[in-house]
Amino acid sequence: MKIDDLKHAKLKEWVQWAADLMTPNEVVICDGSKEEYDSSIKALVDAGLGIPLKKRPNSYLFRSDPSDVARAESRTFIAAKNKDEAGPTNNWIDPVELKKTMTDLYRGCMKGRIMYVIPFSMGPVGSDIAKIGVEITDSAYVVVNMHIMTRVGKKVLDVLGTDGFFVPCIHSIAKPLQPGESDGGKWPCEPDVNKKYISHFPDTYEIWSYGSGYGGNALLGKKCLALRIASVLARDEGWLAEHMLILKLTNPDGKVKYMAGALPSACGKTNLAMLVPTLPGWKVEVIGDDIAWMKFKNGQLYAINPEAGFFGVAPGTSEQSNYNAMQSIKENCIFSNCGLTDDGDIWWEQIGYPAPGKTVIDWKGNERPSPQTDKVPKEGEPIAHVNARFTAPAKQCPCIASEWEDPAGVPISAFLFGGRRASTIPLINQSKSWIHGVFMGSITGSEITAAALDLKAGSVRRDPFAMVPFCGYNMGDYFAHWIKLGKKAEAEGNGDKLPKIFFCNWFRKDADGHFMWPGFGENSRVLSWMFDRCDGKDNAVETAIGFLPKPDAITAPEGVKPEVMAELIKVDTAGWKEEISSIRDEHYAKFGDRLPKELYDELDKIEKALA
Ligand code: O2Y
Ligand code: MN
Repeated sequence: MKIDDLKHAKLKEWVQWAADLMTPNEVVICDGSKEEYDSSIKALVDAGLGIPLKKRPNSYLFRSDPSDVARAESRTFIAAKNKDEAGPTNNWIDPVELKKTMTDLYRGCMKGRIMYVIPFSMGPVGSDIAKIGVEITDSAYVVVNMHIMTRVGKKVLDVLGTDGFFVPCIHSIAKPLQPGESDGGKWPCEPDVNKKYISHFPDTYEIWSYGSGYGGNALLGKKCLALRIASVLARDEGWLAEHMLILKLTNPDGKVKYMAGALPSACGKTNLAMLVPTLPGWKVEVIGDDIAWMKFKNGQLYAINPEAGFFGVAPGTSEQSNYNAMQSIKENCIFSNCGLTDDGDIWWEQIGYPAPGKTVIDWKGNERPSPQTDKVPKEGEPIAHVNARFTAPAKQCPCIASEWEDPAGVPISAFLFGGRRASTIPLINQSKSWIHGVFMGSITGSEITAAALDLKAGSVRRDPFAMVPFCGYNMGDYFAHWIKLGKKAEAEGNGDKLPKIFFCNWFRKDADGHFMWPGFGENSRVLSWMFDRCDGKDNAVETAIGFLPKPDAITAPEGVKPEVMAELIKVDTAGWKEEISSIRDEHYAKFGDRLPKELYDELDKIEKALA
């Protein structure tokens, strides 16, 4: 297919403009076929960038440049029309100035390379909740990852028709090639972090990315479209685009409920989405592990997973921590920045076994003696980068729910927020109302373990709704959007159909610094309590901070003493009083007059109830 064959006039004009600006050798409109995937992989292997893995059929390892290993938060911009619209949690640059800077950078940036045009659907093709994006990129690594993470190709162009809406996404690795030059097996990108740009234009729903080829900076369907731009679309159109897993929970009677959960990074979100319950008779299946798009239909909130794959953190993933993820990555996967063993397999810290063989090649390509343990080394560099990733087709997950691609979505009964908190926050707490639940989402955060930048160890890094890096507009307005949707549902007589809202904390520690709750599969005990709450079961007590489990409502896992269980579900009045001050003075104050009054009212209510 050629540019001239594109039937959508605006798309055709935009692709031609990009080709004229970036002057690639060739333009390829991606069709999403297996042949296209295979030939792109072959080109990457031939270029010395992809390494076939002997132990995993049709799977490849990539090593990125050390400057290009994670989301570049300091170079991520929300170029709203003014700074206030971007809000205090986002980097802002004037959109006119940013477009000028980036247009100059884009000029000739694809010389000597192929410009790929990837039409993709976030969500099942044709779903009324899905959206279409088109990514222009000069990276074949992006093409193959987008094949796994989204639905790509002609079927998307068919739905787009001649005038459908799409989000234009431009991406360049910023490494033009001179005649006869090749990448020479070296990951191409702009190595100077200060020259990378991950830019979002919320007023025109556009994404422009330059200089990075890794993860969320380059696979623009994920964080850029499905969260930052989608959050703006959701605000404008009255729906929710959230950084949430979606799970299906079935009780021993075969009754099903769907829950969506937002946890900041390093809280085990993917593990929770694919949990293997320890509670007999209960079943957890996954719909999505990272992002949920939700729309009200007849007063009920329905969710889809806009993605088609998992882009999971590799280190720490093992058969013990996430059995289902390990089964999902046996074949047809892309691995980035993992170790490579003698026998041609990937390896990472906490994979569950020491690296086999005498040597292993680390993520930088250096041969190292095989570690005799899979523990994170106390000193020196790990074998796999801490943000090493696997890209795996979601359909390969043994616990994928059969309805995960239902275009209508699944009805959501509960929202779960949570963070990593050593004290104060109970194991599980149910909000008293929708607005109280929005309050819970707004105070989400994790304690930081080491002193970092402006925060002292032990203080809480707030990450409201786990959306701080991903909200495409002022977060004060984002809270207001949540409140508005709840009020609308209530005004329409659908208040009882709103999802119940919960807050969890798997990470309480005792005076000796030991975790009080075992987590992982044992979290099914908490999920079952939430399930029963959604069913109206009288298994909670009302307290100043919310509904907490009645003393025996959650049976203790083996090894958790009754007094520990009691501690996990009680109100820590002194701790909460400090929490209230910290929320008011350090957290909410940042949002100035954009913070909805309703949230201060919730804070006052809890403070009064604790007095
Ligand atoms: O490092 C990256 O670019 C990816 S970040 C990511 C990937 C998958 C799921 N979640 C995240 C995240 O940062 O929340
Ligand atoms: Mn995420």
